[in-house]
Amino acid sequence: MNPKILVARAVFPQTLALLEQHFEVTSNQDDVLWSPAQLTEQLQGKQGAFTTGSERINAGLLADCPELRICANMAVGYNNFDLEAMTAAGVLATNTPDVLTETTADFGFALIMATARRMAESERFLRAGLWNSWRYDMFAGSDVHGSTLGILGMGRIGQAIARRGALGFGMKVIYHNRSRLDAATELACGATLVSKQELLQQSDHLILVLPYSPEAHHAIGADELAQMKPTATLINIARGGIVDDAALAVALKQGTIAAAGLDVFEGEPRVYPDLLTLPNVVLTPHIASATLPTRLAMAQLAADNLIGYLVHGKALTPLNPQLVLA
Ligand code: 8YV
Repeated sequence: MNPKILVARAVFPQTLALLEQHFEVTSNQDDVLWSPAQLTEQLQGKQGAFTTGSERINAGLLADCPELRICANMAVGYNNFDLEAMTAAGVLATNTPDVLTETTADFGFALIMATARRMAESERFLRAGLWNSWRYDMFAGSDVHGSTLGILGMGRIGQAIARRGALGFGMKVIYHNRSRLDAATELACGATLVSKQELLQQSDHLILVLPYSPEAHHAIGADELAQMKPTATLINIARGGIVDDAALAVALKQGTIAAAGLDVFEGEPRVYPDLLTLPNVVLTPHIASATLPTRLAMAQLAADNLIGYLVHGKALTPLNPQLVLA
C-alpha cells in the first residue's frame, strides 16, 4: 500500500498529480485555513505532510501524530517548524532552497526601487485624479544607482541582491552577517563586511534578508531605526517579527527614516494598522517568491522531497539530515 500524505494547502494540479502517482493523498484544494487542532486531525494516519509557512509543526502536534515521518515545506524559510522537536520525534524536515533565490532577489530589488522612487504613493495620487500639472519636486525620491546598499543577512538571497546592486546599479554594497563570506564570494558580490552599527549608519537602502530566529526578533526596532539616515529606506523581505512594526510606523511618521518597503509583517496576514495609513511605505502581501515558474519549482522540490524520502529513503534538501544518517 502506498504511504499516506496530507497536502495542507492548495497546490498546482500537476504537483498533486505527481504526488498521487506515489501516495494516497488527502489534499486541501479548497485552501481552507485549518486551526492547529484541525491540522492535527487531518494528519492522523499520515506519514508525510506537504506544508507551507502557514502550518506550525511543533512538539504538541508531533505528539499527536505518531505516524508522521516527514514534513516538506514549500518555502526556504522554516520558522514554522520546531526543528528540535521534529528531530526529537524522528520527523524529517525539508525546505526549498536555491529554486527561489533569483526570483526573490528580483523582488527585493523591485521593492527597493518602488520605495526609493515612491512608485506606490505616486500611483495612488494619479489614480485619485490628483495629477493636474508637473512640479519640480513632485514625488522626488532618492537615487538607487551609486548609493550605498546595506544587506542584513548574507545567505544565497542576500548575495543575489548584492550582485544586482554592485553590478547593475553601481552601488557600494556593505553587509552584516553572523559569519564573513569567503574572499572569492565577497569579490563576486562586490560586498564588504561591516558591523551592524556601521550598516545602520551608512546604508542609503537597507534590506533585510536574514532568517527569523528568536535572536533575530525585533533586530530592527526603535534604537536601530534611530541610527539610520533620515533619507534612508528600509526593505523587509525576510520575515515578520524581524522588524518591530509599531516602532517602524513611528519612525516613518516622525521622519526618522524616509520610507519603507515591506513584504512581510508581524502576525501577517494582519498588518499593523498605522502602516496602512502612512504614505511613505510600500506594502505587498508576502509575494517575493511569487512567479509561476518559481512557485512551480518550489512545489516540485517539496514533492520530490516527499517522494525521495518516503519512497526511496533519501530527501533532496533535508534540514535535519542527522535523522537520515543515524
Ligand atoms: C513562501 C517564503 O511563499 O520561501 C519562503 O521562505 O517566505 C515564501 O517564498 C512562503 O513562505 C509560503 O510557504
